[in-house]
Amino acid sequence: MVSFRFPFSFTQPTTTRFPSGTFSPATIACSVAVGAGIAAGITISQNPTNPSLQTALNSFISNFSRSSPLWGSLSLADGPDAVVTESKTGVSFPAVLNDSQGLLGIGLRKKAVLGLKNIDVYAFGVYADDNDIKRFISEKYGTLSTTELKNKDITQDLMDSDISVTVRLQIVYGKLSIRSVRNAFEDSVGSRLKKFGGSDNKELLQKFTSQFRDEYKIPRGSTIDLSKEKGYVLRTAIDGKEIGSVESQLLCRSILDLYIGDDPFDSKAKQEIDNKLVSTITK
Ligand code: DAO
Ligand code: DAO
Repeated sequence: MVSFRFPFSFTQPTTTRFPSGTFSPATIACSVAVGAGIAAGITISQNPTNPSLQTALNSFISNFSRSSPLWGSLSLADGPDAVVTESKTGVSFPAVLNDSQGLLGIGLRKKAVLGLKNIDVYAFGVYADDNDIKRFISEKYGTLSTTELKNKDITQDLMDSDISVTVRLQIVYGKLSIRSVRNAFEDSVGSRLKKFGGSDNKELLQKFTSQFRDEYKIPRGSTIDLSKEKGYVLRTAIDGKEIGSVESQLLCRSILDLYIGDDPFDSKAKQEIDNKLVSTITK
């Protein structure tokens, strides 16, 4: 990985938070790259006259695409322990999950209670394997220019594909009961099952929610992984312990739609994921 150093200092924006002990020169270099990156965008991907500059640029792009300004915070230097922190809640997500799935974006699930205030329920991160994405896109589109690819709805393609995707939820709200999870789920996922499946699909919903036993506890700090695996299997794990799996393309599609569909929980996160997908396949 090429690292960029800048011969000037700057003031750390007060809204950016870093996990303790992660503030390093590499982090600073990365922050500067974010600013430069906005201006440069991902359009600087063609420079046939200078291949080494091309490589450096690509590295540069991939460096800051991981730390886009929409993200709450930057990771520490690249490496297996790199994390990205959601700025409002301070929750951190590993940059890489299960050795191969890269973080595409993070966001926040809020919920209005009694039509009054919004509570932050959980922070989420969406992960997929770069190589899977590249392979799938090249099979589907062959070679397209960056501009052409930008006009495709890659996120939509990802939702429909059989590519493994993991959505990690990290619970922020301290008083979550299994009952309220079930209710919220029936609303959010239920409406998608209806939209994509054309009927209530009560049985499917039931099959999924019956995995949530009343005795489970999901206090603040719990991690829930919703993993779509090959063959449209949706596997659920709480704090790393599997609680069940359901095979259903409709259910997988409906769950992903909450985060990267047309009416997502966090539209900034969805935007970030769209951008990250384009940069993944064009680098
Ligand atoms: O305590 O009445 C309350 C508010 C509960 C809000 C529950 C939102 C649940 C969202 C789903 C969480 C999935 C892990
Ligand atoms: O946020 O509305 C929502 C739905 C999120 C999907 C929740 C899946 C929760 C699985 C938790 C099991 C807890 C026992």
